[in-house]
Amino acid sequence: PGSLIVVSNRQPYRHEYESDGDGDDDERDRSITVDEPAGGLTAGLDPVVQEANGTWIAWGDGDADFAVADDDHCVEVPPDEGAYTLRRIDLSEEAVESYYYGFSNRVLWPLCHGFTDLINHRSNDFDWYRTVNERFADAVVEHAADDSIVWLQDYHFALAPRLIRQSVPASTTVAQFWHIPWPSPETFQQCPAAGHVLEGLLGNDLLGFHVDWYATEFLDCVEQYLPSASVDRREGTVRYDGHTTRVVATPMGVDADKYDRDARAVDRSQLTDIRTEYGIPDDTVLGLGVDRLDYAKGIPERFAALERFFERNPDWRGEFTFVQKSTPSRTDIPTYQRYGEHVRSEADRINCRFGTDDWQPIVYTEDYVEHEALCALYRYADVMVVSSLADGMNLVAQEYVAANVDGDGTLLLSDRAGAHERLGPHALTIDPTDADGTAAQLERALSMPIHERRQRMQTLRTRVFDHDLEAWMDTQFDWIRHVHGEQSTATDS
Ligand code: GDG
Repeated sequence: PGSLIVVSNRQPYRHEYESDGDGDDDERDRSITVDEPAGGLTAGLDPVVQEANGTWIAWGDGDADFAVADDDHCVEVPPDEGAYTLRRIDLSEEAVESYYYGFSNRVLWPLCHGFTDLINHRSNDFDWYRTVNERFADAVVEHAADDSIVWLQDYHFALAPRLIRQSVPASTTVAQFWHIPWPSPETFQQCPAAGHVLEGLLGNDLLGFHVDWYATEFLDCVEQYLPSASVDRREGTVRYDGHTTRVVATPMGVDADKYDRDARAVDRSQLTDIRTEYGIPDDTVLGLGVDRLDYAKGIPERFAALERFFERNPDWRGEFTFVQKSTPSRTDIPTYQRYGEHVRSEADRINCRFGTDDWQPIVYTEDYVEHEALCALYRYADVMVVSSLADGMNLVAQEYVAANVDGDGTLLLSDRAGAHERLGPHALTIDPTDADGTAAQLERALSMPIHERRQRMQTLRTRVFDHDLEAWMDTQFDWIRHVHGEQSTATDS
């Protein structure tokens, strides 16, 4: 296959240009800093796009005025190597408010995670979502040629695939990975413009989800809301409007070697520094939660379970500390502001109830934790709790396992996270809404014999290493080549 074009909302490199302040704003007076790729997917995809000398199209945020290198809004990245073209789509504030904070995160995000009462559909949001999808699609079409592979990421681009498919050569492959869950038909009923969303996605030649269950629900929705589509469940294909989309489940992994290596490079003194910084007594057993501050992650439910745990186990007071690292996210949306306030006040309340002068049950922080410190927490946390109410996959659970190099940690994992499909039987399963049950699993983790902990962690590690980010990427490209081959055959005949 030919050139590779990746489309994502977030850009892989962010340039910051600072003027020296003398007012003439001369190019030579500016200092340029470039943020390195952040996040598992960006870090994993970047070398692939580099190797392919491809194109990456993304929203160029904030400093778009400065960050544009030429009229096409294109820069060559990485900065000193120029391996591929990063094309930035400059969006107005109004566009961002409606496309990103609006239809993407006030409608599709709560809908797909089953929080239908949090759907807040404002007039104009969908129109802007369509406009932005059109702009991205136009940009893709400019770069696409015979045999190109277009790979779109996530729910910000539900409409673009159909627009792209209509305007690129038949030999171009259009693929998308949907990183969040897909809802049941009953829930999907609440999607404004439901038909457009489904039709848009069926412009893809390949559509990937993390687990079978989301793929099945997607097919259920297609059957129910697009009666003229023909669904072949055995093949996992949908034929609609003269075009075939293959729907697959390809669960994403993490860069396990990197977490393993970076965790081995830290030592206990880094943990001691963290304990000192946050006032965690030296000898307490550590629990850990790491999440974006998002209502789908079930943080108050986790706290409720901790409260039950300390009620039921007074002996553990002063002996067990739970570190909750929350990363503020989408704070322009009132639901997220309220959620943050609720989470913080619950942590305070529980700390007031059980805390003493020298011990707090929950150490709550929204500080950004550097990768190295995160690896130290993952390595030395005795118990990791992932209590999502809904979660496409959850990379944190896998990162913990990869970084738990001493092999004696325990993972409590919600059965509602995609990651449970892979790790479920060997982690301790929790129903995040059942505070008593989760408290009981925490008790079990804290009293589990060392050989059982090691055995479970060993199996978890095998699973995480066998299905790492590289394996996921290979599977994606195998599927892309497969549908590309099918398309070529169809075009030839
Ligand atoms: C979406 C889906 C799916 C967080 N705080 C810090 C930090 N992080 C990093 C973690 C992890 C990432 O953020 C979070 O990834 P998750 O997968 O857990 O969650 P979402 O952000 O909701 O991701 C999810 C994913 O897409 C991929 O498809 O798994 O279901 O919702 O990598 O390490 N990293 C550092 N400091 C922090 O303070 N260094």
